[in-house]
Amino acid sequence: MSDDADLPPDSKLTRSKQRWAAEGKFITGRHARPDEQRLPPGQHLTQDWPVLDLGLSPQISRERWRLDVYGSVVQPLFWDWSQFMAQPQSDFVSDIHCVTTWSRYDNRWQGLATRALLDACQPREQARYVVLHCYDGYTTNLSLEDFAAPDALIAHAWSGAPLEPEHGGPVRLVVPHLYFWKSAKWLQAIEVRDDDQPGYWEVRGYHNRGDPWTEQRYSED
Ligand SMILES: Nc1nc2c(c(=O)[nH]1)N[C@H]1C(S)=C(S)[C@@H](COP(=O)(O)O)O[C@H]1N2
Ligand SMILES: [Mo]
Repeated sequence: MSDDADLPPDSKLTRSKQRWAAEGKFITGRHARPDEQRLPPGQHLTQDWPVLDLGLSPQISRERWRLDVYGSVVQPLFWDWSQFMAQPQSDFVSDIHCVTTWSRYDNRWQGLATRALLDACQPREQARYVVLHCYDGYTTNLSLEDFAAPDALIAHAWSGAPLEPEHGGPVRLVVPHLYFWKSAKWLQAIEVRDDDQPGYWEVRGYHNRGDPWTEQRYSED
């Protein structure tokens, strides 16, 4: 797993990152977990990769694709494909855990680390959440610290090949330490917010956070 390792120390620390570091955030479920504890409770392993979505499967060409980053940020971003691909690239390997109980190990993703995106857009001091907006109308919400997990990225490739349209290509979010409904396919926009705004499944009974290790599948109320 490569991270910001080849950047000079402190060159890209934003105020937000310093604040999160001071608060001891960025702790995900992945670190040094022994093999027999790798599968979260209530999950089973699959070798294949099921497709799950609203069924609309929008066909977005790279020419037409845009990524907008806006809201509570100092520097809004409006990228086309070549601007997005010119950003620093990360290569992360992570496990998928879907709330429908399948898990898939060792997925190799390539793209822009969410931390690098936050370096570029600079969330305002009071920013706490993001809402992901997708080309099929899907939305999902994350706290800024979950979005900024060290192995989270905005991915354009899987297993070394362009991400298939059925799995969210051209570009999807991957947040490995939460259930996979948080990993927005066909990503169109990232809205940074001071307040939380539950997304498509979160207003339909799914848990607001979705931690697989504590089985945050459905909301209590
Ligand atoms: N845009 C969009 N993203 C989405 C969804 C969706 O319906 N639309 N479904 C979510 C759900 S419920 C899951 S489990 C995963 C499935 O991703 P996969 O089809 O690549 O396995 O995508 C998530 N991201
Ligand atoms: Mo899902």
